[in-house]
Order: sequence, then C-alpha cells, then structure tokens
Amino acid sequence: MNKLGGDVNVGATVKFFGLGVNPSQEWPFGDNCTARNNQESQGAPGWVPADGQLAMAVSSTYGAAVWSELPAGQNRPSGDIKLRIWDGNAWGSIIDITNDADADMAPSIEFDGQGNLVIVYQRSTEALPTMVNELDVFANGLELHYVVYDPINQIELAIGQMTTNSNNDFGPVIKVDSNNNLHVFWQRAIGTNIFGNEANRVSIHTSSWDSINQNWINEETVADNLKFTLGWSADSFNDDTMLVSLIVDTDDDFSTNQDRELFHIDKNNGIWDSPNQLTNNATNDDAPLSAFNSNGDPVILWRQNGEVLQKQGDLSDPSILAFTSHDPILDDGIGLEFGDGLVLKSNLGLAAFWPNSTKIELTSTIEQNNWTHLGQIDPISGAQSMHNAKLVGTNAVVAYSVRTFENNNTSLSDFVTPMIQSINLISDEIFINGFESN
Ligand SMILES: [Ca+2]
Ligand SMILES: [Ca+2]
Ligand SMILES: [Ca+2]
Ligand SMILES: [Ca+2]
Repeated sequence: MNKLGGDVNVGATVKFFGLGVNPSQEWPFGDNCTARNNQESQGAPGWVPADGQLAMAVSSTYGAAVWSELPAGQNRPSGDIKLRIWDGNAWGSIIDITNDADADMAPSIEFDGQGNLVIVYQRSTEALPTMVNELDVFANGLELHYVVYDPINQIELAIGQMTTNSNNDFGPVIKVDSNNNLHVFWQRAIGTNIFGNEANRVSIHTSSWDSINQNWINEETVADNLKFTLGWSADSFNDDTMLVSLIVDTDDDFSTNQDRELFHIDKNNGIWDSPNQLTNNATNDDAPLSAFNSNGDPVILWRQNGEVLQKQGDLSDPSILAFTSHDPILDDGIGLEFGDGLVLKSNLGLAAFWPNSTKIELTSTIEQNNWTHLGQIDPISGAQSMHNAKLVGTNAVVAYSVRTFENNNTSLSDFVTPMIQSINLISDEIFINGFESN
C-alpha cells in the first residue's frame, strides 16, 4: 500500500478499507474503494466494476450484491453504494443506496433474523482530498452508516449513522451468529495511521443488531491500544461469545514477514479478554480465519509457509497442521488469498472456502475428523473471489464473483459478475444444484 506517498508493500491480508487480499494499492482511499462508473461504460452484465468493493449475502432463497463505485462525473475518492437483489431466479435492477457527492465505500451486507438486508458502509462528508496533506482530515471524517432494505417488497426500511467521532472508522464486517443475530466489527484509527504505531494506536470495535427496532446496540471495544496490525478476522457464536484473530507485524517493518505473529482476542461470558499471542517464531504467519464450531468452540485457521495450521477449542494448545495444498505440484502452497475465505460451521462439521486464483477451493471436515479437499468451484474461466456462504440443509449456498479473461486470455475484464450457487457438501465431489446465477 502506498500510504501518504510512502511505498509500503504490506504483503499480508488486510481488510482495511475493504482492500481485500492484496493491499498494494496506489491510493489508500480510492483504488479499491471506488472505480470508474461502470454502468455507463459497460452496461449489463458489467454491473460491478472490477475495482469496486463488492460484498454479498445469501439466505435460503434470496441473495444480494452490494458494491461501491465512482459516480459519473465525480473524482476519487467519491463513491456511491449500489444494491442488486437475487430472488432465486434472476437479478433485479440496480438500486441506489446512496447517490450524492460524498464518499461512500466499503459496504458489508447480511440478512438479519427478520429476513431484511442490513448494509453497513463507511462515509465521509469531509471535502474530497486532492492533496496528500488533506487525507487525514478526510479519513477522520469517516463514519459508519447503515441501511435496512426489505428484499421482498423492495423498500428501504431504515437509514442511520452508527458512529460519530473525530477518528477514522473503517472496514466494517458483518457476521451472523448461531442465533441468526448480526454483529458488525470494524477498526478505528487516527487519521491515515490505519495500522497503528507507537504514537497513533488503533482499536477494534463491535456492535450488535436489533432486528426488531432496526438499530445497532451495545457498542463495545474489542481491543484498543493496538499497533502494527496488518489485519484481522472476526466471528461471533452468540452475544457473549466472540473471537477476533489478529496478525501483528511485530517489528513494524513491512518488508520482513517472519516476525508476523498471530494473536487472538476472546469474548467469553460477555467479557472481552486482552489480546493473547499465539505464535512466536521465525516463520511468516498470516491470513487468519476466525470461526466457531457448532459447539461454540473457537476455531482459527491461518497460513504458515504455504500450509494452513489450526487451533480449535483450547487455543493455548499447540497448533496442528490442518491441510496443505491439494495440488502441490501445480502451486507453491496455499496462497495469501486464503485470508479472503471463510469457514462455514454446521452440525455436519466445518467447511472452508477460499479463492485460489481461478477457482474457489473447498476443504472440509464434513463426515470426517480430518480436513479433506472436497473440490473446486470453477464454472467460468477467470479470477474468482469469495464473498459469503450459508448452510441450507446439507447444501452450502455460496456467493462469489468472477472476473473473466478476455482478449484471448491476455487480460481480465473491467467488471466482475456475482455468482450464487448451491453446493451439496455430502457428496464424493462437489455437486452444484440449482440456484445458479450468471
Ligand atoms: Ca456518495
Ligand atoms: Ca469517525
Ligand atoms: Ca516485519
Ligand atoms: Ca511468525
């Protein structure tokens, strides 16, 4: 990431500003937050710009895609939030969630317990920065906002603002707990010091969704006083039991990676513990995925030297190897993209989905105690990104997107296409049922 003109190659999973797996962006607010206006230039099916920020949600019958894009005639880092709903058969028309000259970006989306869509995004009403020295004021103007949308009747039910302060609130991620309640996690920084340093610490926060009264309640600080944080992954089992796994570059030198270490922050019995360090070695630790199994035991999967390690249950137990690349001849191990995956919990076991260049990989403990590579989702040639998954019976309804090759496979298209597929997890090989969109 080029931060304030300094060239910092982070090389770790960073969710800040929704930048996703590869944070080596040229502009901390713009490049992946907003893109050129794609609807004008592409038309359908180019309805999501390739460098827009896409998030997706699925339920047993509905799906949704929400993204940011640069409005026509405006300059970065301006942005607007767009929504499109999948009714099980077809995508509906594009809905404007925002439509103004202020910067709206980094949306996250989920279905709540009432079946409504909840979208959280970051918005700054400060003047759009055109100079580096204007970035901090703009960043400190970022607040989290939310919208509630009824996908059946196609109406906006509520709109509101979640944070009000003079710091940078960014990177919201909504997680669904085992009671079908929503919790959002996000980070707060001073200006553009998004990783945190000695003088400018960062913090992680969470808030829970009241689906009846349609507002956010019980804002809590997960951890504060953090520094050198490269990224984190959160999950919630219920209101009282949550987990954040965190990667810290302990020497604050992003050009070295062996000193990157895994920490976890637990909420047990309603109380957040302080961060606990889980690794301390001379090996690169990164790309953590936080989850809970169906018993409510915490699960962390993370990458170490191209392999995925696991901690489950008592996180102070020694880590064990979960799985390696299923095809080590063709690749050099599991890549950094692992951190853009997710772990789906069920009474059947755990299933991990993650993007691997042109495929979505699926490895699971379904019907077995050991992680087994179940297969790949690879319906269309092109780069694929993982966005969400829900268990419906013994099927995983998976939301991902595809950026196809074009020009005789010499380049990737300027837009991505959201996809929703239902995959039977109890099968010798991945079997794709209906519910497919393209
Ligand atoms: Ca806007
Ligand atoms: Ca703020
Ligand atoms: Ca380092
Ligand atoms: Ca390490």
